Amino acid sequence: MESNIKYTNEINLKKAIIDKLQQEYGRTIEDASLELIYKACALVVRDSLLSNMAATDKKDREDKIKKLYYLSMEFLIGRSLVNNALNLMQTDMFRNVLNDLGINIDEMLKKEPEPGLGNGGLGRLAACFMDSLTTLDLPAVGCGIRYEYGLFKQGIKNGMQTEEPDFWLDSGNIWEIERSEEKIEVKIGGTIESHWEDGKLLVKHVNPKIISAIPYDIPVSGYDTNRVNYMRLWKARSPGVMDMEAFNQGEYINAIAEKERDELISKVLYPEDNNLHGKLLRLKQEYFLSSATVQWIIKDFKLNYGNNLFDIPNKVTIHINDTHPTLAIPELMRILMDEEGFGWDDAWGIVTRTFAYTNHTVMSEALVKWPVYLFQPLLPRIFSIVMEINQRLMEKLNRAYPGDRKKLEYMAIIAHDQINMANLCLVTSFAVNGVSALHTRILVEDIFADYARLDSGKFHSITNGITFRRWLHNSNRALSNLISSRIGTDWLKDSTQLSKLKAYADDPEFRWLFAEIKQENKNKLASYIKENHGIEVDVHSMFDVQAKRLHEYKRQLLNALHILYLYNRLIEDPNRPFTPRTFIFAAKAAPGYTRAKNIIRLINAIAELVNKDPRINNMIKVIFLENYSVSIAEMLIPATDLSEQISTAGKEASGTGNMKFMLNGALTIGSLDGANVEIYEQVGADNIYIFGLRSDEVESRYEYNSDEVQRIYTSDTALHQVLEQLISGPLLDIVPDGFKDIYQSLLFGDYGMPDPYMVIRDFRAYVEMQDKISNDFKDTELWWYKAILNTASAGFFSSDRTIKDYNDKIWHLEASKWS
Ligand code: 26Q
Repeated sequence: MESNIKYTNEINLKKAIIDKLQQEYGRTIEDASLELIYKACALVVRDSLLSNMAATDKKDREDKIKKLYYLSMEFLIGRSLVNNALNLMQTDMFRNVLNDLGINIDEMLKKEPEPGLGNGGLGRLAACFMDSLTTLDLPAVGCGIRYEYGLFKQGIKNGMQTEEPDFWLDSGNIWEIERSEEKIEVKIGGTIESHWEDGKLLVKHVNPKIISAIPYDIPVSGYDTNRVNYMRLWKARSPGVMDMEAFNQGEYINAIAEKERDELISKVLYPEDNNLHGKLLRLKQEYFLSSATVQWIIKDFKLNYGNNLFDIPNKVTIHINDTHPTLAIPELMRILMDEEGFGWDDAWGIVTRTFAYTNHTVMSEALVKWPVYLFQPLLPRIFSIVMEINQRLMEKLNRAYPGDRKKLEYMAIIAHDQINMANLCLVTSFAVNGVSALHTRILVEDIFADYARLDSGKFHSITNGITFRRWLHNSNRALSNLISSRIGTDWLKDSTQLSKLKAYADDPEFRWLFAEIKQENKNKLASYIKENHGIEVDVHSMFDVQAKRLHEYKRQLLNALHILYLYNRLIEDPNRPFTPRTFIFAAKAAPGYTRAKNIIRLINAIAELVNKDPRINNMIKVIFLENYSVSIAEMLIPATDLSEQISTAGKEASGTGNMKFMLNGALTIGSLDGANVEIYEQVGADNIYIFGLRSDEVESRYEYNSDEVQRIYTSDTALHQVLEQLISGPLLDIVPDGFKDIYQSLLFGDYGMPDPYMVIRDFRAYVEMQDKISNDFKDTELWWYKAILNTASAGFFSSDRTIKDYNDKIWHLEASKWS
């Protein structure tokens, strides 16, 4: 089959855009606003996407090959126009045409609303995976929720974070296709009634509340392929006010209010990552996604592959992105037993060969457990299935570890009236994986060790990756072009080719060009900072960037304390040689995470202190960029000299920002944590700055206790000074109450364990490494040599490689495209 729309030349494309403007919006190009021009361009691109999508779907149905369903509560996709235009047209045709029409492309592109349907790493990973799956011609659907409000918009007022709702759908979403005719009914609440008939337990769900799930499909294009996969995002709609009895009692208003409450399910993304317990609405969201998706999968299976449901594991893999969509597992049990008439053992046989699970965190507060008192009334049938799974598990474990109560409780799915979602995944998935080598080791040797001993074969390590199309080719086109001018364009599809660039690290001309591009990117960022924050930065200073969610374990605090330390040194001795630095932070804190918000306040207070002090003579500038998002990352990362990846060792499962910075030629200062370990292995010890405790040392706390904290605090006078400045001195002119909470946590801890994230412990090592970096930055030839080696060594971190790993180890999908 041929795609019916192809823009083979610029004249064609230009005409298509002009026609769209007239036919859809009744405007000529001269009279159209940038927003309309954006919409017309997007519609033109959409036309060819959709015809490719139809052809892909037809081909997949005919071929009856295996399909992946990637279930995720988050897809942090960012803007789509540039990405889709690139994928469909290959060349810069799109840019040329718009230039020709006299359109300010960068301004026009900003008119695209940005879907912020994720918190951070986990959601962005899902988006990179969709890009790579499609580029590799693998049949896959990303299933999620169509939140009306994405992650909140962050502002900074008086140095403090403010939150505003992000109503991103305000002016419509060109990329989505509503398919109301394919709606699914999700049932919650009610009671269950069961009786035995012919040796089978028949279960009836009585008086459930019905919520419709309406699918919205968003096409996903790939690089250099005609395949178009899609994401299916569900919206909750109450089927209508149907409770006539309530009506008769004059409960009209309440009935409408209840309808509104049901539709809340797809209203808003929860802004907590790595922590949140016992929120009923979140549980409803998780079941809503799981139930709608699995019901649809079964329907679609019957349509395409026939009625033999025993064949499901051969044709379908359902991947669970962290435990959030775990309820898909008991939901499939429910459908097979209650709706399709399977007995337990047959249903179990199918289910346990269908699901795979990725863990993204070892933080205990993020391992979600649901209290039975919330769970059971909301999902009575699902609860009874989970009980049964647990019962059978406990019988088995009791035989294996008789009397070992502690172990049995730890491994149980239900214990202490809580449902442990991770254990449910471990028991029922045929594959489990961590997201970096170190993280997987910690899972297998520590937090999931008991399960790993039972069945080590199902544990895999699959290191995360990022799509080079978005994170280099589209966001740093100048660098992409420079690379292609030397090694060709194959690296865009075969990331291992990037290593050919290593040879150019020795080439002075290449180094010069590489440095020029970085400078240009820094200039652009500096203009953005000037325009949006009114601060002038030295474009020749080192741009030292930490951009990621705000979390104590990520240790933005360590970075902040280092700035204070440098400030003190400069005040003491203004004539001492100093490498000028611009410290840039970008980070959202969960709205309920007080300490994280205090850290933002501290960073802004330090910025105010340092930026305005004439004695510092512009040697240091501190910038807190508001509202970190995919589009800010796309501008910030290409402009970075030094990437801060300084989490407490053992806590960051992988990190993916670290890879984006490396790819764009930044050097890393990092702890041996998550994927930093593998970055270190790829780039070599000379080209990365590693400091601090290793994860095994953190784990054993390395004789680290209150006495040791006190010893460091008293013996390291510079650190002592910095710590005291949290509660006295010039910062209190800015924030009169100071930062007692932070001070307290560092020196005394929250539960008697001081310095829980080893900020004090690692401070000296960090400062010394930073000094070395300041020195190295002055040797520009050497710096650019190292920077080039970072880009050249990043090939391993392509999400194409990650997806190939998943496919080889877990999914076993066949590549297929339609022409
Ligand atoms: C859980 C329950 C209730 C509400 C929210 C949540 C929730 C939401 C988001 C829990 C966790 C998250 C997000 C976690 C996350 O982003 N983890 C990151 O995943 C990346 C991709 O694997 C890793 O690179 C990061 O190391 C990891 O922190």
